[in-house]
Amino acid sequence: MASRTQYAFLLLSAVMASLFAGSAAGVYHIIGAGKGWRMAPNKTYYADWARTRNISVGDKLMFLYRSGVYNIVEVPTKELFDACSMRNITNRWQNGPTIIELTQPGPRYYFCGVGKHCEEGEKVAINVSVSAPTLPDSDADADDDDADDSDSSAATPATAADLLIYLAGLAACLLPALLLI
Ligand SMILES: [Cu+2]
Repeated sequence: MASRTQYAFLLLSAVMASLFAGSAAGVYHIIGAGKGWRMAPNKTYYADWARTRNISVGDKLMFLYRSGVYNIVEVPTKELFDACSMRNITNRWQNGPTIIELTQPGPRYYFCGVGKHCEEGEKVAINVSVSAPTLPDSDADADDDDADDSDSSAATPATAADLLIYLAGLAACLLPALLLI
């Protein structure tokens, strides 16, 4: 099926671009890998995915999903996360792709606020570790300190590689047949 091939190509492009972006820009983690962010194939799918990842400060989470069909909410506690409770949402995103830059160590809790998707397993908890010691890397880009703080949790494409990753993610999100089957 050609569209599957295209989707695989787009994901591959994103992965390649993230390699080029290199250590300075942090690692991109595509939530759910090839499945993207959608109704989970089973209730532990995203937990299983998260368990295999080493996520640290400076890395970025990339949620690939169809706008209007899925969204992302963030809650501050495990209790709210476990209960799929939207009583106290600290962030909400609804336009895929969403790239979230992780600026603080500690746990983060995300789930989909649509229907019963969270109860069905569309939820992911991650633990952000303190960033690994960075190699002396001379490219003095002053580490994004100039980033606009008005939307601090959503990373805006800052470099050509970031832009490429974003565009690959956008294309992946716009191919409904691929993310929705
Ligand atoms: Cu959902």
